[in-house]
Amino acid sequence: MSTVLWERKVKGCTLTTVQGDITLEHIDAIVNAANEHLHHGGGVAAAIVRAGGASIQLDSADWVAEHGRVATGTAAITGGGKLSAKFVIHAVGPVWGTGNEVAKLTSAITSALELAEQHNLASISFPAISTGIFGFPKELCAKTFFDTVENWLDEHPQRSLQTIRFCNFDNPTANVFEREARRRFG
Ligand code: AR6
Repeated sequence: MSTVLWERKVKGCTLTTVQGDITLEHIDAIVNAANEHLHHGGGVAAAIVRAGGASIQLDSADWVAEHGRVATGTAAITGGGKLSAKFVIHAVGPVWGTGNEVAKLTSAITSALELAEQHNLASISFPAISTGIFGFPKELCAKTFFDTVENWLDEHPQRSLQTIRFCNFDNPTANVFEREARRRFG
């Protein structure tokens, strides 16, 4: 069960904040909050592999074997295994305390949006990258997400993406995204 907390069309794209399990999203791609090695050991990453099956971890290992690690601030794409989502986009956010965290998170979000666009996807769902095990403050994360998405929409008036969702399992995180969305867009 997921609950829509807020929804609005912004710059021609439907933005939605959701409380729910991202692995259950009916969407073209979900974003994973990954590490550089795509070792999906904890947090939302482990939940995605549990729900989507071992092929997601195997595809991830193949990706790293072929291309090397996924640098912080970039993203990689694999299939969605048994998930309803066709793809998983593995975005690597910063560990809080390593410096330039906002720039690194901005870059990770932008990389995920670009990969979705390259695959001609219409919809994508993001968790609050870096706000769990990586320790990024939730309010600053929500602000960075909406800043980045607004700028990206401005820069891409012609685009395949029609829907961008912000889906978080825990109420505190989902509520922070809802509050930030209402503050900006009403
Ligand atoms: N659906 C939606 N949101 C979720 C779910 C879920 N099923 N599970 C967790 N969240 P985290 P990070 C939210 O720790 O901080 C892993 O080990 C959660 O409440 O998953 O970027 C990776 O392999 C939190 O707000 O990601 C990396 O090593 C948000 O997702 C490392 O953790 C992100 O929390 C990445 O850490």
